[in-house]
Amino acid sequence: MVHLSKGDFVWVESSDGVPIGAEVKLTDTGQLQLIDDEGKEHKINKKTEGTIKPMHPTSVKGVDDMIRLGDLNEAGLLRNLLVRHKEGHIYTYTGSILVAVNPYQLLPIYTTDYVHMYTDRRLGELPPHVFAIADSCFFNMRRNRKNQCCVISGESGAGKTESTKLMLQFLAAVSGQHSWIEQQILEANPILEAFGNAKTIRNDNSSRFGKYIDINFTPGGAIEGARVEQYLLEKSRVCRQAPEERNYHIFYYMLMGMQAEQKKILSLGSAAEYNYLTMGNCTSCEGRDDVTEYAHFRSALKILMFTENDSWEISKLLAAILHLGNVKFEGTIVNNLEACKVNKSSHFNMVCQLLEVAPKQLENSLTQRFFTTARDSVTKSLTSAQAVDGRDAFVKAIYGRLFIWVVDKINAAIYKKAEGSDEVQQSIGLLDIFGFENFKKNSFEQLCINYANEQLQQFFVKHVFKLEQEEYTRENIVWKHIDYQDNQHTLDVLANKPMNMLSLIDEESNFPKGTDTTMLHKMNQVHGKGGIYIPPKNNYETEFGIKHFAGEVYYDSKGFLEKNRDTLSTDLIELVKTSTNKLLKQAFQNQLTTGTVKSINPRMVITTSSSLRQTSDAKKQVPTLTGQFRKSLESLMKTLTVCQPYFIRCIKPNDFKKPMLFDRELCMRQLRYSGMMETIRIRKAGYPVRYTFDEFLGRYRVLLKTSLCDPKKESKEKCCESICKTVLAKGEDWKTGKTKIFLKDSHDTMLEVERMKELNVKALIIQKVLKGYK
Ligand code: AOV
Ligand code: MG
Repeated sequence: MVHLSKGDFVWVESSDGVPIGAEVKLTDTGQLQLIDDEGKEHKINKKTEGTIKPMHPTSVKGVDDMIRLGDLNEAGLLRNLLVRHKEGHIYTYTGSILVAVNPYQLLPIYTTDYVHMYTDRRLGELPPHVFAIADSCFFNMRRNRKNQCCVISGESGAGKTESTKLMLQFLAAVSGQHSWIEQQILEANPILEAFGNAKTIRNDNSSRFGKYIDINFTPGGAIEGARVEQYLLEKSRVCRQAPEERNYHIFYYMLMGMQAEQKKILSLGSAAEYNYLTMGNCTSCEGRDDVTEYAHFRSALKILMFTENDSWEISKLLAAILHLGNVKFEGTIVNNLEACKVNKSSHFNMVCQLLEVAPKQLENSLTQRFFTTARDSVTKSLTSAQAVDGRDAFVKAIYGRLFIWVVDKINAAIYKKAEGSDEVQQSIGLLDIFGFENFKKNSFEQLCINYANEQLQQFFVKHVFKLEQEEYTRENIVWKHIDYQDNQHTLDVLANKPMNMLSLIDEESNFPKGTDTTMLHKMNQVHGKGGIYIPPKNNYETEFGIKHFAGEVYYDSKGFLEKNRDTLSTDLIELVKTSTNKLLKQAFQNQLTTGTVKSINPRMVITTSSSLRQTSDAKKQVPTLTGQFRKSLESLMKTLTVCQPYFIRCIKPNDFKKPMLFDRELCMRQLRYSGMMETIRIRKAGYPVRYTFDEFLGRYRVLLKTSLCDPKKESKEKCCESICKTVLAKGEDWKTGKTKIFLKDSHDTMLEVERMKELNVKALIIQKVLKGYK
């Protein structure tokens, strides 16, 4: 039994299974009582006595680097974030890994003063901050002459995009030019977010695409340019939104912010009038002023070199999409077969006008499918349901292409290739993707998003656990293996091993007779017993599950193949060819240059991504959505692998987007699946900073006391050791391996600080000497 007195802190049992902190207080009558972190009272009696545990002093107020926690268990980790969150300290280190808890309120810690404060300071010198990570990236890029990347992860709404923007803000500031290019890079964001972000029930500004921003620097450390890589925009949102969700911001911005005359020309009204904007029964978003955002968006366009005309042409396409969504079809019977016709309306007329196509052509391509057989050409009528699907596919293709066009245009403004010089550009890459999602209803899009998050988790696991421990073995460092949750197996089932889930989905997509049901059957057959894939309960169910690293998610297989095929009929492609709308044609350029397509088979269609999908010809593999996405993710992983990585783990403290509310269970779940506990263990025991003896001496030779170790006589190894012995206090835990010296994050900081001091002293001496000569 722990002896309790007023003011003590202890751990007590909690209903959620993880002990909670509690303070010993006195009641009015002078009795001892225990009040836990959530204000609940715990009885002190015979039954509970044994479960009360003393709290380590480090857990009382919390520590800013979790490897210093005395109570190294889940309770300690959780409370540390909790007490810091309560005090408004949202950032906490685990070595050089930053944990960021979303504050859901504007904190006064991102001002220019803070930028200055964190500029050129070593990690750990100041309280944890996202600016410190940015500064460290910048410093290491120049010191180690190695490209850096920062991988920002966390579930939807955890704060990835905000962290990315803060990193950019810092880098733009320290690059120090205050020039046009920096402003352009910063202003690319509002444009990307207008087109690629939307309100979901998880996040009012949810990224519906992934992005990797690579920022290039001159050898002097000034920003030279940047490049944005985009990944898999969720196109279905343009036509459909779940309850309480919105379409992409840009539509609401435009309808709220555009001048009345312009709206009149485009025949636009208010959001409530458009089918595509009202599926979620939600047209406004609390705390988001669409009028102001539109003004910001417009000024950003100018900064990124979009002309007035570009901007107008974009508005025309967006308006055309909205009008298309209101076009109705009426079922008819022609020659005993179901058919349909367009209900002529002002919306239909506007679409023709905006897309610059002939009404008859538009009507035909929306209601019929034209194809040629070996002998003759045939026109097949579509039912009104098919026509609606075709129209939606067209809209998705327009929006998806427009998005890519916009990203290309942004890159044209900000990407500067090092012109013909031998100067090696250095770069810092920031990865901000769509976070892990689990809704009531999940579909193909969520599978892609969650697959990307599995990939990122694996990158983290590989870096923090696998490569690290392999290196200790290789370098003969005495080391006790630390266990961790590896999601490699899930990734293998999803995308790597033969007949993996994604390839089965692809195979069915390329198979003319494939349906969502046949796909589900195959998955059941191949993966039903593997433990990762959870088959539907019975033959009627269409939902299957996957055990992801971040939890089980159930996906409805309905619509998977259609979405993966991502097809657009040749009739609509032909329609675009007849259009005189330059932007529309530019956006579809890839398709239009593939030449005239003569269909041989009604199933032969065109992917909206590239050339031909020839379903009748099995030999020709055509890129599906997952196919392309996998490829681009693999190439991303390759890029990341050659960089020195930093990690920011964003944590979402509650599901209500509220400040000062810390949901223990929700946070614990995120800390568990992100492997935070094991991360602290390995960072505490391990040596994340390492240099070859040459590298080390190259940088810290100034710290060598030649009286203790003569570099002419002693080996490089001995010299390195001698420096560590003098600079790092006695008893500090660093190691010498076969070819490298192994250090803690804090040692890196100490060495850098000492090196600066030493160099300053030398500079001072030189100055004095020079003065003496005068
Ligand atoms: P996400 O990028 O991780 O989700 P965001 O970065 O968009 O999440 O953050 C969600 C919201 O949390 C923001 O709109 C802010 O209101 C708030 N927030 C996050 N970080 C901060 C901060 N440092 N200071 C103040 N408010 C913050 V997703 O993109 O949905 O996966 O696809
Ligand atoms: Mg985001």
